[in-house]
Amino acid sequence: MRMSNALIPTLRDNPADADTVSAQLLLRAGFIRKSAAGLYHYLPLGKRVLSKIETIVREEMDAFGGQELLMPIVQSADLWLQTGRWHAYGPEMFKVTDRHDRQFCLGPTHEELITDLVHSEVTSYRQLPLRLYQIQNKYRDEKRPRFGLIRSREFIMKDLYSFDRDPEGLDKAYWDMYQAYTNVFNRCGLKFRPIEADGGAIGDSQTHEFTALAEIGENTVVFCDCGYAANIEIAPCPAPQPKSGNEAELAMEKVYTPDAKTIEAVSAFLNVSATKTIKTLFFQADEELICVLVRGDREVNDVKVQRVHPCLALEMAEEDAVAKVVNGGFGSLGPVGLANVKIYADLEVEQMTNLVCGANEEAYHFINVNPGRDFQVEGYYDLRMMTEEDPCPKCGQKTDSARGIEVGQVFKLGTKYSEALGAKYLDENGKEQVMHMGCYGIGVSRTMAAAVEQYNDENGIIWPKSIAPYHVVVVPISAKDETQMAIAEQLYADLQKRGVEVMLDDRNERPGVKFKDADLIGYPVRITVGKKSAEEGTVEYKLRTEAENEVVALSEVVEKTVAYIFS
Ligand code: 9G3
Repeated sequence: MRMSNALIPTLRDNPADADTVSAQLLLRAGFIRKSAAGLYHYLPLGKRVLSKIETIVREEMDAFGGQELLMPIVQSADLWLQTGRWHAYGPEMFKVTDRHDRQFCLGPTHEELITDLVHSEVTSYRQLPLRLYQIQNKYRDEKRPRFGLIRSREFIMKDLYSFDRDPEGLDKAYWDMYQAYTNVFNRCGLKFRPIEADGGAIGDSQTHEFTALAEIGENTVVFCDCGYAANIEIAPCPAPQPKSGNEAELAMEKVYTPDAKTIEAVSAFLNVSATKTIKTLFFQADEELICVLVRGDREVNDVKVQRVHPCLALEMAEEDAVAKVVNGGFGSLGPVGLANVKIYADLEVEQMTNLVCGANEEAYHFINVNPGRDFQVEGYYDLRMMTEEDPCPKCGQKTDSARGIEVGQVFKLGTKYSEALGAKYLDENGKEQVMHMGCYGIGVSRTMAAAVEQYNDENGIIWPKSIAPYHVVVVPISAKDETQMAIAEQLYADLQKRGVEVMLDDRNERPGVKFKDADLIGYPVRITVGKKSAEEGTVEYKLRTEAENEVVALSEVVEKTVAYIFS
C-alpha cells in the first residue's frame, strides 16, 4: 500500500473525549473514528487489524469443530418473550419496531436465535454434537459508553454455541473452547488470564472469563501462585473468627451524631474503629427493596448478594425508595426497627458485639447494638468483597490482584434455552432428549483495543506482529530523490513477493514526520532508504520493539525481515 493514497488521518494531539490510552492511540493513529457515542468507524488500518484477529479466531474455532454461520442482527421479540428475557435487560436492549408495528431488537447476543434454529433443523442424536459460530456486530445500549472500543454500544463478537447430547458432551465442548481461547489470545500476543467467573443468575453454571491484563480494566482479578485465579466478584472470603464472648453485651443507646453521615465521620465522632460499625445498604432487587449489612470497613459484593437473593436486576436503591421504609436520611441508616424489608448480613456481622449503626433518624446513631438481640436478619452469608489481606481460597497463601478487560467468556448453559425453546433430539431408542448447550464469546473489537492498552509507548502503538495492520513500513528519506525511490520501490516489490505486507511511505514529507507516523501507527518493522542505500547498498532496519536501529545490507534485509515477521 502507498501512504500517498491511504486514508490514514493521523492526529498530533489526543482528542479531548478519548478517555483511555487505546482510544487515544487508535484515534490519533487513524484506526477508528467516532460516529456517535459508543459507535465507531473502523478506518482501513483498523479494519485490517480486525480481519487479522478474526482470521485467528476462525482458524481456532474451525480447529475445534466449529462451523461458521451468520444469523440476523434484527431479532423478533417472540423468542425473547418465550425465554422470559425480553424485559430482563431494560434500556440496555436496542429495541426497534417495524412498519407493521411488530417489535424486534438489535441482537445483543444470540442464544434465542441459535436455539430456535437448531430446534427446527436438528432432531436426531446422529446430528450431535454441533458447534456453530458467527462473527458479527452486537448491540447493547450501554448507559455510559466509554474507553473507546472497550465499552461501545456496537461491537464485534465471535459467538459460538455448542449443542451436545448430555452434560459430558457439554463438558468436552467447554474445555475444547477453553483451549481454543487460550490459543487465540496467545496467537494475538495478548497477556491474559482465564479466571473463574460468576455463572450469573443461571445458578451453578460454570463459566470462565478470559481477562486481558490492563490498568483500565473494569474487572478485578484475584490470583495466587497456586494457580487460583478468579473474578473478585466470586472470590469467597474466609469465615470470620467467632466472637470471643468476653465482651458483655451492653444496653443499646441512641446518641446524637450531628454531621456524621459517613462511616469515617461516625467512627471519628464516636471514637470507635470502623470495624465496630456496620454499613447498611439498600438494593432494588427487581421490584423488591432489600437491605444488606456489612462491617463498616468492608465493601459489599453485589454478585454475592444476587446469589442469596436471585433477581434479574440488582441496583443500589434510590433515596426515595429507601425513605419509604425508613424515615431517616441517607446518613444514618441501620437495621434496628426495620419492618417488612428482608435483611441479609455478611458473616462478620454475626460475630460483632456492641456495634454502631444508624438509628434511621437524621443525625442519630445507635451504639451497643447486638445482632440477634436488637435486629433479625434473613441470614448471614459471605457478602463482602475479598481484600488483599484475605487468604487464597484454594491454598491459604497471600493473593495478588490485577485489573483486566474481559475479552472472552466460556459459559455452560445446560438446558436453560433448549428447554425454553424445545431444542430436543431423539436418541438411539427413539426417546426424546433435551440438548445440553454452551455459549462462548470473544470480543473481537475489544481484543484490538486490549492489545493497544498492553502494547504502547510514548511514541504510539506497538502492534504484536500477528495482528499488525502491515508488517513493514518502507520509508524513503526523500520522495524527490529518484535513486532512493527506485530502491524503495524494489524493496517494496521484493518484500511483497515474499508475502510481507508492506506500507510504502512515498509522501513528499520531511523524514521526521514519516518516522513519527511510523511509530504512532506501530508497524513492527521500519526500513529506511537514504543516501547510503545508493552509495553503500545499506538500509536502516528498526524494530518497533527496539530503541536502536541497525544498518543492514540491501541484499540481506528481505531475508532478515521475512525471518522476523514469520518467526
Ligand atoms: C441482552 C443484553 C445484554 C446482555 C445480554 C442480553 C450479556 C446477555 C450475557 C451473554 C452470554 C453469552 C453468547 C456469547 C458469550 C456471552 N449482556 N448477556 O445475554 F439482551 Cl441487552 O451474552 N452470550
